[in-house]
Amino acid sequence: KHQTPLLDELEKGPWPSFVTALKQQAETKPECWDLLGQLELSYKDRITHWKHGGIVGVFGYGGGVVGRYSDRPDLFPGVEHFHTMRVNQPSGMYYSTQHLRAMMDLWEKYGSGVTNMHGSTGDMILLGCRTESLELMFHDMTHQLNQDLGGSGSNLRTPSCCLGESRCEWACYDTQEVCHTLTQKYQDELHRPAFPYKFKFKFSGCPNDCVAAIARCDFAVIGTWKDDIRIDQDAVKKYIACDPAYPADGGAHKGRDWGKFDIQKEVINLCPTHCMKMDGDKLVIDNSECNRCMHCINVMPRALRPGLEKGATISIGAKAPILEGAQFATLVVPFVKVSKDDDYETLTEYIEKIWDWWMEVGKNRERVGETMQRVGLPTFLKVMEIEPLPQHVKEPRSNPYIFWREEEVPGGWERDIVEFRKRH
Ligand code: SRM
Ligand code: SF4
Repeated sequence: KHQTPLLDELEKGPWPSFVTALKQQAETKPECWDLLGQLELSYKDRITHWKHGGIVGVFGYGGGVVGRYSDRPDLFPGVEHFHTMRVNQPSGMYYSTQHLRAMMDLWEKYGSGVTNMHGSTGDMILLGCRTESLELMFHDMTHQLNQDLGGSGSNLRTPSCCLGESRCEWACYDTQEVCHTLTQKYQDELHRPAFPYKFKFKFSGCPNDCVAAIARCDFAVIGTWKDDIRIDQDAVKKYIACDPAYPADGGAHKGRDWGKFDIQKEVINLCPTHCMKMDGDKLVIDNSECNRCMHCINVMPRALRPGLEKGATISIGAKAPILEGAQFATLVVPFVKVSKDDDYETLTEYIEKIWDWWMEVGKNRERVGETMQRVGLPTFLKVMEIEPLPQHVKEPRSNPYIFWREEEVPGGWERDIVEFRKRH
């Protein structure tokens, strides 16, 4: 046991405390005392006592384990090695309790028993394993539980998805199926680091983007639709009449006082493209202006639904702040069909085109979004063999920057914009 007066302060608040949890765990896993002792020393010294780096892993894999060694093993022998194992979560993170128990039994046997469920890429994070136990844990979890390691280092990171069609009516494609299929397909890229830096996929079933793909991954596949939002006008009337069976927001915000539901205030005025209005008691949407923000659908889920021609948008290059600063993904492909029938070839063609190019021109530790930024969007679009589109323009309604010659425009300067909209 170590004296931990600074950490003990963290047990005093009204919230569950990781310090209390680690003390409990230390009853059966004494290395947790050394974990607490080392953290206490770090608080005192105001510097981490984990050594930087240290490559460690399992045979045949170049990722999935993050090396952690104490720089004071003399004081804290229990955390001399304290490696992290990243365990690839099943798509949508569904487990049976039996499976979870079996995983935890293995982790108690070979590791510290400490977990982080789930890590923000989505893996099950197992914290605290000695080097000599890594191979044993890996063997048992793969052979007995059919569970693999995820990614770390300059490879494809563990792909993640929202629970999609398994529970959510908004899903425009089967996120779990895509995530699972591509995880299997790209085993080599996942386990053997060959890229300039990390590369992440995330799959969201609709523009609500519950896995925050747009902000957190290099290749974001976000469900969308091409045709019109489906409207049930009777249901619209019931929302307006505040029928208790039709709670705004789908009742998601229980206890929120909506007062009298005001469709003008809560929905129409908040539409970012101003494409909705009431025509008498009918809700009318100019779908050619809709940018699929999902707000109206989220607020009136029984009246509005995504259209029927469903697929996904591909946006590329989001990342956190290291090197060139944090950035959102850039929309590159406005609409693709996502279909198991062609083995998701529409997606994999784009993915492999990016990898081939990025492995050639990307600098060491340069995320693909930074490579795109360095070469510029026009060059990147050429690499992807994609024609520039209005959707590539940041503010196409107020600041278009693609200039076309008259002969490149169907119908020349005489074309009728209304006709154009009808056709598209
Ligand atoms: Fe991360 C580096 C932990 C998700 C952006 N991240 C690290 C290192 C390796 C830094 C280090 O050596 O201490 C951490 C390893 C800790 C360890 O001992 O295991 C680390 N990152 C984590 C985890 C464990 C935090 C968590 O508790 O959830 C997450 C992985 C869990 C999992 O596999 O499920 C984790 N990291 C993320 C995410 C979120 C995501 O994937 O959705 C991001 C932002 C998205 C992105 O990729 O940009 C993220 N981690 C980074 C960065 C900045 C990369 C950049 O290009 O800006 C670094 C720094 C680096 O790579 O050098 C980094
Ligand atoms: Fe449902 Fe869309 Fe969220 Fe996926 S991203 S869970 S489809 S709301």
